[in-house]
Amino acid sequence: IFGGLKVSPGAIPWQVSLQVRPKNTHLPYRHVCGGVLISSCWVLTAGHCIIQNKDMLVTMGGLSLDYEEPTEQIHHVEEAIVHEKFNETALAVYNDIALLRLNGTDGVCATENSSYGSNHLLQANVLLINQEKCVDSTVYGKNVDNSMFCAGHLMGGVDSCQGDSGGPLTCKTNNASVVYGLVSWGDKCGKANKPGVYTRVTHFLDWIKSKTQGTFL
Ligand code: 4AZ
Repeated sequence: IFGGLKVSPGAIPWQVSLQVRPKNTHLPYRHVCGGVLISSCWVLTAGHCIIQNKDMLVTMGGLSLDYEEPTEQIHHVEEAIVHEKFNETALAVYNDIALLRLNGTDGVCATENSSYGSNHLLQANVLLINQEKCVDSTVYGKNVDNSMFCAGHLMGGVDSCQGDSGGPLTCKTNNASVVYGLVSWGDKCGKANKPGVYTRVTHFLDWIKSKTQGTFL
């Protein structure tokens, strides 16, 4: 996060850290991406966060990557489903979405918890940017399509950044936070006229429903 603020304990319990290590090693897991818990056993993240042939786990309920907190939950990933049309080019990332199915029994994986302590997890307030502005040649031009949207501040200074990929952009509606975007890509971080580009989650609702049907409690 560029120009953000520390998250208060328990304020964003759906935030996950996606962590990987080389397969069948005892090397430590390291954070590669964010993600968002959308039901007990399903996490939504960016497609480019899925690295093949790595052991993968998700942690949630903590605020720091430096130490394990008592409120933290760690879950193994049973399956990673990357969008069939995921495509990363030098200029943009298309269909940048993936679902992680957590390990559990009878549809119970992650359980609600509240976090305490303090540290490190950051949040930033960003503004949705008009799609016409986002596709303007002074911003991202044709590299942005309607499965993406821009958010941030055109003046620069407040933005998502590397390590945030796959994490949620939420909008508050009647006190509920609704996942609207997943951190996907951008031209560096916090630059004027280069806002963050987010996967437009509403564009993928049918895909999410088709992949999670019957198991989305
Ligand atoms: C990245 O490298 C990245 N400012 C993520 C988000 C943004 C830029 C880069 C958006 O993962």
